[in-house]
Amino acid sequence: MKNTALYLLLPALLIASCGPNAARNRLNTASNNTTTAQTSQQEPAHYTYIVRNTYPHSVESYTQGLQYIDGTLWEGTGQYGKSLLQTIDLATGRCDVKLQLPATEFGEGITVLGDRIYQLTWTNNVVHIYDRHTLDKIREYTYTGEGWGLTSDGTLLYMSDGTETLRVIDPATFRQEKSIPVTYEGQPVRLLNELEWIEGRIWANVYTTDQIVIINPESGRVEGVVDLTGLLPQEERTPQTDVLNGIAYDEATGRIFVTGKHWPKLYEIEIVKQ
Ligand SMILES: [Ca+2]
Repeated sequence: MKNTALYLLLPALLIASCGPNAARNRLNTASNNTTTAQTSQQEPAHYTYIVRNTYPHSVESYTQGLQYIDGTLWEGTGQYGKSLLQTIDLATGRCDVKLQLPATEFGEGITVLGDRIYQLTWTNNVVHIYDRHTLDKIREYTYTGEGWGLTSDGTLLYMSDGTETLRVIDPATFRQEKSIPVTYEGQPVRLLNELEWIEGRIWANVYTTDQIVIINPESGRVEGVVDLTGLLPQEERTPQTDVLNGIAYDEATGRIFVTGKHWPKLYEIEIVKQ
């Protein structure tokens, strides 16, 4: 449903850099002399994954936002007439729908911060803010451009909009405080999608790929790339199955959850450096 003009740029960039030969070459180079080793430390790390747990996920959910906080897994979904804010029972995958957006709106990223829940919309230029406990609508703000992903470091909001630039947002006013241009080895990384703040870094799904980039929020530099190719097995896929999207972090236990749009499974993963 999103524009397709730029889709192929990043996959090509990352795939070209992610192959085992590329990784091996960097490792060899790094061990050969000090100067190169210092340079290599600034190159992105590459990760594969181990599945720690597998949970059911509703194939009805076009996942746009995912967050685990205080023992509750929240999900925001998209598509016109089907855009929801809901909680998910991890064990059963059962969804408890809390709110539905108007049929004219396409839901996008969500984040829970303090007593508030924020829910972006794709091209409606509006963010909805709800009371976390009563789910009453507190207010809304408008913004320019598209809304894609949303996360928080506990103080500020970080928003993606489909470009290579993340917006840093004041949660009280939804005013943009600054922007973070995101680069992978100096090249812009476009189509940043669902976001998650994990231990001082921003993890971002890259739309249409099986890759998550780990971004330094100060520099915008991609410090790591997690390749989740093969996470959802072929036999679990149907014509309805859509892209990897959705990262949630359980700060209390360090668990990392990922899923995708219309995926039947949600995974707890551990990343492994290649
Ligand atoms: Ca998230």
